[in-house]
Amino acid sequence: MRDKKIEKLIKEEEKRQREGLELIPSENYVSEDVLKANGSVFTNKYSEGYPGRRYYGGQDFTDQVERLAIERICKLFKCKFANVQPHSGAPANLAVYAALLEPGDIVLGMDLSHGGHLTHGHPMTLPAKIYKFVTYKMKNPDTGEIDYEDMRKVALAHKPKLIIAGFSAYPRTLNYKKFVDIAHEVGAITMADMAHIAGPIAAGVLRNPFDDGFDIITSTTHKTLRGPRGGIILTRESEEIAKKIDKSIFPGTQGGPHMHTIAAKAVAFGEAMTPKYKVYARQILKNAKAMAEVFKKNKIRMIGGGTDNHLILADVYGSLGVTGKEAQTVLDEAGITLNMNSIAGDTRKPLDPSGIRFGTPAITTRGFKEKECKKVAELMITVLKNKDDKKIKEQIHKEIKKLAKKFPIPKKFV
Ligand code: DSN
Repeated sequence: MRDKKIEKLIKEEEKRQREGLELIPSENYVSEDVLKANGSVFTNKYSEGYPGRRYYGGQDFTDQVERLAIERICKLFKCKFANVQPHSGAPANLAVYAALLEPGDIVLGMDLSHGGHLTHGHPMTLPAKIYKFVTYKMKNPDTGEIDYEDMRKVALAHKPKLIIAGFSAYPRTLNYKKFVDIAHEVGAITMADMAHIAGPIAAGVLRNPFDDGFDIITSTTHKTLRGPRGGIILTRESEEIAKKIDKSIFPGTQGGPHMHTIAAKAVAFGEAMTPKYKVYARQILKNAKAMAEVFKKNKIRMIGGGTDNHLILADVYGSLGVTGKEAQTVLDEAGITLNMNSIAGDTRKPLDPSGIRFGTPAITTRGFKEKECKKVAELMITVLKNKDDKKIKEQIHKEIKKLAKKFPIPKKFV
């Protein structure tokens, strides 16, 4: 590269990723092919519109790329329509709201403090200023069970136009059928924001909300799905909804699609169709369960009592007297990256909450199995229990570097 300053920073980031362990559950490593497509000449192209109906010339190859991405993702999720243009998850969700709702309409989503996502109605977001969000919660944070009876009551009282299933910090499975039944009772459309678990769903190892009749799925493509940073909106079968969503993405909320990213999405979707990807997705869940077992053995409270998916939310403040921020900092010093997270009923502030959130998509890509994951969980707990002991942290950092070296980040997945 001619820009030496940026080149140096890229190299340093590469080293950080290579030598440390990535446990942020929404992060992953993409293949060399995905990187190549993402860094391709498609970045030079404007393609407003959709395949076959664009506003600019020169679309012979962009059209083929976008059609391939659509065809592959529809096959993976068993749906009729896909929009692969959303720049990421938040714009995907905003576009669905704008497509289906009028200002002031009511949306029912999971409470942020119980695992929901900012874009499902946090007061500081644009959608919350336009639409009215009401929420459902867990019945019991120690089992993670959703309070479906209360959800139904809230739905009957507020008559939402849209009901959202989905989360960014919830470790259990959702009963999609119950969402659909409640939605039918009040005449709502159903949307599943599957950003975190899109990979295991695509691989058939977690339940597909479309199988229970959900109307729409939104997702990012860079988490468990192991693609470039981006978003998608899938529609099970309603052409009317799909058309509204297309209009809502362009020209409603976005301009020219990022064709280089769409090319990289198509590559990732192709990789997700392989038998090897199914094995990977299954292993993500096995690895998360293995880590949860170690936390349980050490009597560290986990929201939901464990995990059915790729992530764990641990109450480190309640169990060890270490705040989420302290835990994030000391684990970072030991070469383990994760994030602090609020937990249901948290008495602490979001910038120094009681919990940590971590998961296994990235270390599973490196080839970690249950044995290594248990080891990492044990090392994490040792660091947390000895957070002020510099020597122990240094020792563990060495062990983490050794583990990382033994499991290099792969360049090819198929
Ligand atoms: N930032 C993503 C996550 O970490 O869950 C969701 O937006």
